[in-house]
Amino acid sequence: MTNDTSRAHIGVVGLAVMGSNIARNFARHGHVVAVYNRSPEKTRALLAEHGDEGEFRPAETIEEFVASLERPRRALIMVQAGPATDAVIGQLADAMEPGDIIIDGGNSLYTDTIRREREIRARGLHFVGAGISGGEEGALNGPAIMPGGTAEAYASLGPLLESVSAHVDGTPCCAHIGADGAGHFVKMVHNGIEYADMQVIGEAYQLLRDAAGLEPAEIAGIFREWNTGDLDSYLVEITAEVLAQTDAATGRPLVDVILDAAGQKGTGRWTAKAALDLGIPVTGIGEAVFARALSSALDQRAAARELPAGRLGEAPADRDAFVEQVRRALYASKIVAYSQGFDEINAGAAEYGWDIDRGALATIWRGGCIIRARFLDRIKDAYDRDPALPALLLDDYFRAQVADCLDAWREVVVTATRLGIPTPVFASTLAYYDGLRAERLPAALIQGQRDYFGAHTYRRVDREGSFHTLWGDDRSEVEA
Ligand code: NBP
Repeated sequence: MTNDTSRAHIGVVGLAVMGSNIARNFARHGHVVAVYNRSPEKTRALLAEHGDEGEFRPAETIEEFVASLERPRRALIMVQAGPATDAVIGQLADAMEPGDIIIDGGNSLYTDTIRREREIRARGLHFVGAGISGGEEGALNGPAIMPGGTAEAYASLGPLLESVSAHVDGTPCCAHIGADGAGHFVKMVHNGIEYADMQVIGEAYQLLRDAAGLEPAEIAGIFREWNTGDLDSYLVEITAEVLAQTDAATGRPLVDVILDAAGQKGTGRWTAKAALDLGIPVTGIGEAVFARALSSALDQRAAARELPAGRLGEAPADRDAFVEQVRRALYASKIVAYSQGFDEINAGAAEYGWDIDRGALATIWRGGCIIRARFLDRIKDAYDRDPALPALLLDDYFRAQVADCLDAWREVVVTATRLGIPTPVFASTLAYYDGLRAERLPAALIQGQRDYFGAHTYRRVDREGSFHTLWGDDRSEVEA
């Protein structure tokens, strides 16, 4: 990889959990790694605990760090997103020379990445915003990596990143995504999809618990079985593990002693906000973000506990049949949520001029990251069949899969509604699906209302042009 054996192939700035693990990953793959952290204790601790895992070049100043790198220098920043990242970029850019590459591997907002890339490019350096997924375990043993930036920077950096990424069937879970913020954008949508995927699993769990009356250990067995079929995925696998866990202190299922208030660090919310700005209905992701917010509104929930439920229906009579219906509902709403996520990626690519290969993206997500699943092979196949596929739902395979689940999906949403069990993603993705395939939507009425109160005009189904009805006058129609 290099002719210069004395200098480091790559450097990592920021040696908290993610940075130190990825530095170890590089070292374990035979790369010489320069390491630097603002507080030197972390650098020393890394060397003391893991210095024998490969060749590290520790530095205690940023200048020493930069000087230890071979050219073009490659410095991967793994510090807190936001101002800390800006501070480190500034320090590196001051110490580096034209042609060198600064990589931000943190969870940065893609618009920050677009700005930083522009600023750094103006200084003759390359800036690569790289989404890294898989948490601390992935960073150590093989994450999914989604680098943006120029093709030129990727040519120098790609082989290094690919070597430490996860691999599935021999293919690295790392590929160049597109210019400037493309990598962080798709990583953001990945996290949004992760929110939706976790929420549909949660909704299935609650239905099996509250509608079918099953215990967590039994539901763990069901998820284990589901993990052998279409739903085979890391998230379903760990769901079974969590549900099977008993709390040592109380002897109760662990899931029953965990406070039911879901946290979020922000990437799901960013995905929903970006979708609103782009005008893309990611209802599955949006409802998943809102569901976490609702769960965390503990005071409000406590105050609302006595709100009436109305007359509730009966639990499903055939439990085994209901379990299978829930599996199908979960699968169908998952397909819709992914389809919506890919719509957002299409829209982002169109807005920012990124040429994103969606099939390659599905390939990257097969390993290393939280949403890794057999399912992603099917998405890859769909984009192989038609690289310009207008929506994942329109692919023949997914169309057939949803059709196969549709009756069960409707039944489950009805049952949940009758029993007062909230299923925001099951229900909203079904409403989206029905909206998408509807011949007529009430949007015509909304256009009429908008024209009435604000003279916003409307288009007609039978003629070109914009029209306005003179509502306050003789109600005749004029061409606007
Ligand atoms: P943290 O996000 O907790 O950040 C801690 C690191 O940032 C330390 O090395 C700290 O140095 C450094 N830092 C801060 Br804070 N302010 C700094 C400044 N002004 N100048 C220089 N360094 C500064 O670390 P993490 O959890 O390892 O995550 C690193 C990045 O990876 C983040 O952007 C995160 O969002 C992203 N990420 C995390 C995960 C995950 O599962 N944790 C997954 C994927 C991506 P110090 O030691 O001197 O305080």
